[in-house]
Amino acid sequence: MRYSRSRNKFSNLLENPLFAEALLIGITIFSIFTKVIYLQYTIKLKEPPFSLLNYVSVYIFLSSITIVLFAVLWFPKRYKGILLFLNIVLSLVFFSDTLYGRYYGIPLTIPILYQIGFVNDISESIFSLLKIKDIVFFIDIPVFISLIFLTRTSTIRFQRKKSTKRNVIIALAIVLSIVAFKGLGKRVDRTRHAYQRKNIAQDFGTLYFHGFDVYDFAKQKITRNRPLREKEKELIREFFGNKGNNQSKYHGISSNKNIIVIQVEAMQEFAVDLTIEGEEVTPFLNRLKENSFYFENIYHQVAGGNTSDAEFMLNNSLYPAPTGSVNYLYPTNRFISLGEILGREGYVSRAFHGYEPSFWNREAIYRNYKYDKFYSWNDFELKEIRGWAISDESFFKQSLDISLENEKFFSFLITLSSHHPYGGFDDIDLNTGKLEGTQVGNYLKSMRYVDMAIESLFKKLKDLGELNNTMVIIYGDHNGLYEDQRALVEDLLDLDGSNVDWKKTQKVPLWIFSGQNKGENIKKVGGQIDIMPTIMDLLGLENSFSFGKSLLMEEPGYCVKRDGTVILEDYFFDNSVKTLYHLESNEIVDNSLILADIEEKQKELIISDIILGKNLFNHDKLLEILE
Ligand code: GP9
Ligand code: MN
Repeated sequence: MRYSRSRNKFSNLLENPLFAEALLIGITIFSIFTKVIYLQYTIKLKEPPFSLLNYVSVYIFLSSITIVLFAVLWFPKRYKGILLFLNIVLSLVFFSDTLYGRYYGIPLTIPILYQIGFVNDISESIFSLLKIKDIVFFIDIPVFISLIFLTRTSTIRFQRKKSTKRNVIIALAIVLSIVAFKGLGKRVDRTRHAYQRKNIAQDFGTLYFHGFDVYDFAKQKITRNRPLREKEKELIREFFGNKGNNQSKYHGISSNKNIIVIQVEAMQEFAVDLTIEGEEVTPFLNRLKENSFYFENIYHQVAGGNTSDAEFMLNNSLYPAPTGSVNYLYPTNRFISLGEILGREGYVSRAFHGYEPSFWNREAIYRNYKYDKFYSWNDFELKEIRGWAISDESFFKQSLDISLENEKFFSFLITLSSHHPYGGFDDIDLNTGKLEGTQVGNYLKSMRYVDMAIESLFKKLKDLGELNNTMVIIYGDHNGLYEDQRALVEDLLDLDGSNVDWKKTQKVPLWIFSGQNKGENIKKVGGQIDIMPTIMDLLGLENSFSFGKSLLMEEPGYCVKRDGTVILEDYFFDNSVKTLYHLESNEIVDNSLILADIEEKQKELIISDIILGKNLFNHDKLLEILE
C-alpha cells in the first residue's frame, strides 16, 4: 500500500512541469559534469588521486551549468529534446576526446578536426586505447530517454507570466555562473596557455576548452590581417638582433656532400645502448656512434602536430604551432626551408614517406617547402608490408635508388614501421624477457627492426661506394611510449617514479654521420629545432632566420619545449608545475637569475608563433620590421 502510494506521489511529481524541468536539467548538468571529470582523468589532464575538491571541478561544474541552461533558455518549448541532443553531442565529443587524448594527451580541437581523414587513419592505435570504462559517456542516455517518457504528460504551459519568470530565473543563474567562473578564473596563470593549449583544458576543464577553441578559431580567421603591435615588433627585433652566427669549428667540413636525413618514427633516446636479457636493442646504431657525432641530450619539441611537428622543425627550424599541426594551419605560408636553401646550392631535394600523401597534409606542405618532389606510397612498390604500409627496409632501399638518380642530392626519409602500438614485430629475434607480449617489449623489438633496416641502408651505401660522400642524419620524431606505459618503462630504466625523471626520458637520439673516422659523444643539451642549423653549419651554410643553433658550437645549449618547459645544461624547468630542478640531482632550486633566463628563452615560442601566424617571411614582411 505504502509503496504504491509513494509511487503515485512520484508519478504525480513527474507530471508536474516545474519538477520535471528541474529534474531533467539537473540530471543533464550532472551527466555532463561527470563525463568531463572522467575525461580529465582518463586522458591524464589530471593526475590521480581522484578528488573533486579543487578549482577545476568548480570550473567544470560552472561551465556545465552555463551550457545546459543556455540551451534551455534558447529553446524553452523543446527543452527536453534539446537537453537530450546536447547530452548526446557532448558525449560524442568527449568520447572522441578520449580516444584522441589517450594517444596525444590533448582533447580534439577544430584545427585537428581539419585532419579528420588522419583521425580515421590512426584508428588502429586509437582502438587499442579504448577502455570498457568509456561506457560512462553513454550509459545515462537510455535513463534520460526513459525519464523523458515518464514526464511526457508534463508540459509547460507557456502563459506569459510563468514563462517570463522562468526565463528570468534561468538567465540569472547563467549570469551568476559566468560571473563566478570569471572571478575564480583570475587565479589561473594564463601565460602557460600561450605555449600549450592543453593547459587550458587542464586548468579550466575540457568543456571550457572546447568553447575557447571555437571562439579562437573564429577570432583567428578574423584577426589574421591585423597589423602587428609595437610590442610584438620589439620582441622580434630583440630576438634577431641578439642572434649570433652559427659557425662551429666544424663549419663547412661536409660541404657539397650528399645528404640523407632519416626521421625515425617513435625512437626515444633510452633505446640506444640499452640491453635487455644481455642483448643490445640497437647494436648497429650503438656502433654507429663510434664514427658519428652522437647527441645524447636532445629533447623532442613536438606538440599537437606530432610527427609533422618534427618534420616541420627539421625543415624550417621554427617552433611548431601551440595547437594543431602547422601543416594544416599554415600550409600556404612562405617558408625559408632546408629544401629551398639546398636547392640554391644545386641539390636535388626529395622527401619520402611510404604512406598516404594526404596524411598530415604532406603533399601540400612539401611542395611549399620547395622539395623537387614528395614521394608517397603512390610512388613505391609496396612489396614488403610492415604495420601501416611499406616496410622501412624496402622503403630505404627504394628511396636510395631514387635519390641516386642525381649526383648531388638531399633526401628526407620519414620512416613509419615503428609506429604505435608496435604490433607485428613477432618475427624479430630479440628476447625481451618478462616484457614479452607487452607494448614496451614490442616497442623494443620495433627499435631492433629499425636498427636492422638502417644497417641495411648503410651497407647499401657502402657497397655502392657512396658512404664517404654522404652525410647521414638520424633522429627520432617523438616519444614512443606514453604515460600508459610509464610503470613498465620506469622499471626497465630503473627510475624511481619521479615526474622529472620521467620527463627526462622524453629525449630523442641524434646521429650525424659524415664519414668521420672517430666518433664524438656530445652531451650538449638541444632540441629538434637545432638539427637544421647543425646540418647547415657542417655544410658551411647560414640561415639567419632559424630559431635553433648549431649543436656543434661551444656555447651552452638549451631546449624550449612547446609547453614552455625549458632544459638548460644544468637545470630542468618544468613549466607545468613552474618548478626549477637541478638536472643531475633533481633537487628543487630557487635561483632568480636562472628563472629570468628561462623566461627570456620562452619568448622564442611567442616570436615563432607571430612569424607563423602573420606569415612574416612573405613579401619580406620580417625584413621590414627588422629595418
Ligand atoms: C603517418 C606518420 C605517423 O604518416 O607519420 O604520424 P604520427 O601518428 O606518429 O604523428
Ligand atoms: Mn610519429
